[in-house]
This record gives sequence, structure tokens and C-alpha cells, in this order.
Amino acid sequence: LLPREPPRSDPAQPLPYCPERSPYLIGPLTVSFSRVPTLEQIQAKNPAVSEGGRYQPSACEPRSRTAIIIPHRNRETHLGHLLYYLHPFLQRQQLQYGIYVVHQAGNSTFNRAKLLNVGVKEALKDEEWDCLFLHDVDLIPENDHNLYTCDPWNPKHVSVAMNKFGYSLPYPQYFGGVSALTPDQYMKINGFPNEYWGWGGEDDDIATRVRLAGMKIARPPISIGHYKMVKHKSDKGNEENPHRFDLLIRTQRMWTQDGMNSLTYTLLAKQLHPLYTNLTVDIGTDP
Ligand code: UDH
Ligand code: NGS
Repeated sequence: LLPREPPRSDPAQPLPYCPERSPYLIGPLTVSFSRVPTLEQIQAKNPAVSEGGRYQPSACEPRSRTAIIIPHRNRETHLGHLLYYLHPFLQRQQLQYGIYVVHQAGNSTFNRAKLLNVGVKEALKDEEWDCLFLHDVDLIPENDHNLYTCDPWNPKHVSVAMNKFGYSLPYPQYFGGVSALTPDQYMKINGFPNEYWGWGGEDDDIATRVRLAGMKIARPPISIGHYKMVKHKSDKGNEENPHRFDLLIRTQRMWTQDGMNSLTYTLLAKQLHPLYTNLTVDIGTDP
């Protein structure tokens, strides 16, 4: 448990940096989905989290300001599980953070990568985040040595060892699940593609963008990047994208034209919930 930190004595005095290694880290964690926590229960366990799902350590200057961006539609149970584990996890890492849930309005085909672009654009209006964590809702980190900070040089693929893949990478270029980029790295790859509607391929497109922009994929050690997935059936409105292989052939030609520089959407609502900021967005429909 995180001990209560003393209140800041003199707000004008600069705080010392938080230690390089947080003293609150535990290592491997036990993650179970047998009970679905209510938002009220999660709130009660996280009294230091403020409106919009924001936190900053009170006794030291955090080494990273990290925005967690979660693409979402119709996965409330998964969101409960993730918030339950993620809030204490991030506080133990002594980070300043904010959690954004980007909710796709309407029933048209789901578009994970475009929702993440929207989340980045909106989050950067709030704060000069050092690090953007693009995070599937159903993946729970199982080791808090897996720091939610960015690699200064290269985009980081973080969910390297998921239980559903036997705690190993399914293939060397896999970039799905959870990834972390600095805002600079994100802009350098022109963000994520907007044109992948439905399941599959958008993460492979992102991996290719990283290479085409002259960077490499950074990764935490397999022993630390453990994630447990909440089991679920495939979603209505996120069927396999039949065009994904055609799109992937064109990444090299398209990546500079399709991304943050071509992103259009309508923000329908921005609500500061106690545990997260909810962005409801109209991203259009599958052409
Ligand atoms: N998501 C939603 N709602 C949806 C669909 C996706 O919130 O209806 C979000 C959610 O954050 C999820 C992420 O998008 O974690 C990725 O969704 P996904 O369906 O691509 O991946 P997931 O691992 O499921 O959740 C894999 C389903 C396997 C389909 C197999 C097709 N061959
Ligand atoms: C690849 C998909 C990726 C996907 C990965 C894991 O085949 O988008 O499988 O999928 N690429 C293409 O379809 C081109 S999973 O086992 O999680 O359903 O992330």
C-alpha cells in the first residue's frame, strides 16, 4: 500500500526529483477478474486521484508526465478491471499521469488507430505530456517494474508478453496492445493510420511507420512486460477488416499522407469523471 505522503510545505519551493527507482514497487502482481469492481470502490481506494483521472506525487517531482489513452466502445467491464489495477500501479511508479478514455460514438465500424490519434490530439491540449501510452482496455500489466515511461530514442512496444500468446511475442514486428511514444516520436511517424476500419493490421502499419521514419522498436524485457488479457468474444462492429492486407501494401506510400496531418473528427463531449477523462467522438464511418 502507498503510504500517505506529507502535504507540500511550501508550494514555491521546487521539489526534488522522485528517486530513479520508486521505493513503492512490488514486482510481479496477482491479477484476477473474478469480481468486477465498481467505480465507487476504485475511487475509495484511490483518494489522491483527482477529477479526470489525474494524479501527481505530492512529495517529489515526477520523472515522467504520462497520458494513458484507451480506445473504447462497449467494454465497461474491462474498463473497470483496468482502472482498478492501473491507478495504484501508476501511483506506485511515482508518475504524474492522466487517463483518457476515447469513446467511439455511434455503431459504425470500430477504428482503434483513429481513436488513438484523437486521444493524443486532445490530451496534448491539456498538458505537455512527456509520454503517450496507447493502451487496449483489456490488457492488465502484471509487473510494476514495467515503467509507464517512454524510451527517449525509439517508440516502445510494451505488451511484449501477453498470457494469450504464452507470455512471448507472437511475431517479431508485433506492435499491438500497449505501446508508448513521446509526442515527438508520435509526430515523427505522422501518428497512427486513420483508414483501418475494423479488426487487424493497424498495429502492423504502425510498426512499419516506425521503421520508415528511421527509428527502431524499443521493448521492455519479456520477464517484465507481462500482461493478462480479460477474456472476451469478438465485438459487434469490429469484424476483420477485409482491406487490411491491401492497406498494408501501401503503408510506404501512404504514411506521410494518412495520420495526424489528415485527422478529422468531431468531439461530441469531454467529461471529467472521477477516475478518467471521457472523450466521446464522432470519427465518421467506414467508406
Ligand atoms: N475496442 C473496444 N470496443 C470494441 C472493439 C475494440 O473498446 O468494440 C478497443 C479495446 O480497447 C480493445 C482494443 O480496441 O482492447 C483492440 O480491440 P481488438 O478487438 O482488436 O483486440 P482484442 O485483443 O480482441 O480486444 C481480439 C479479438 C480477436 C479477433 C480475432 C479475429 N481473427
Ligand atoms: C495479426 C494482425 C494484427 C494482430 C495480431 C494479433 O495477424 O493486427 O495478428 O492478433 N495483423 C493482420 O491481420 C494483418 S490477435 O491474436 O491478438 O487477435 O494484432
